[in-house]
Amino acid sequence: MALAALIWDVDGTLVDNEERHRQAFNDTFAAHGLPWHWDEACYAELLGITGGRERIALYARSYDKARADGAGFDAFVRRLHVDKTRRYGELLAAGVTLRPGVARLIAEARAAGLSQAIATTTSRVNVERLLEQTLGPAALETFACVATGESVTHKKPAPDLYLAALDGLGLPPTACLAIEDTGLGLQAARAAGLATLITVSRYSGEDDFTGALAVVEALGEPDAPCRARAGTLHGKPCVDLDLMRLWHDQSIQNN
Ligand code: XBP
Repeated sequence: MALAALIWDVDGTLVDNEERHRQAFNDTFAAHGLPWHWDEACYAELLGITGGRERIALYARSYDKARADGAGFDAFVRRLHVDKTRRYGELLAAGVTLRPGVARLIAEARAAGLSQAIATTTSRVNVERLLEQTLGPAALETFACVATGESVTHKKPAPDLYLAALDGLGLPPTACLAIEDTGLGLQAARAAGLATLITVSRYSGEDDFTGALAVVEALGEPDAPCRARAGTLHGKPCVDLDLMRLWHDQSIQNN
């Protein structure tokens, strides 16, 4: 079956933006008078939990048990996360740039008539703001399906988000490729039966990418070649649709 769709992760894949998320979390904690501050090392560890609300709850249960055991804690975490999402939106509005090659590959796929979808743990409003900010007001129309953290019970590394994207596309996993940046995202996509390209991001360099089609440092551009950490670019300077089709065909032959 020919490649018919690309399914994109968002955070770390479309944009390398976990530092914005981390700043939004820390600004929220400070605004609520909480003695919590997530430095880079702490955040790298907390990224082992997908979902901002779950991340806050886990951190509190681990490091501020008295507060976590208090009455109304779950509602408090929900309020914190709503505030964090608002602050994250303000940081996006201040300026955000897609990673190299992302806009080009999205446009190539669209011009070639492929379907595209999104499978992300983050909130829908974050996706809408990000796409509008980077690809323009009509950007959301590029994606036949946008599966977000609110629409599933189990977040990554569970396959739910990718299964929802496949359902929205009306395609089998053998007709699609996923693009991710983390080991947890790779696990989620593979569990849904998807061959997956990894573009490493700021916090995912040490992740386990076993089973990925290839691991590249970025999609790259024709005049800004990318580097493969695993797999082969077949002599190409950057990841383009032809290379995605080649990897897809090889994954079908290998299975
Ligand atoms: C990355 C995540 C998200 C973000 C924070 O999502 O795990 O939780 O870190 O965003 P993905 P929220 O890689 O699947 O795009 O606070 O909205 O969860």
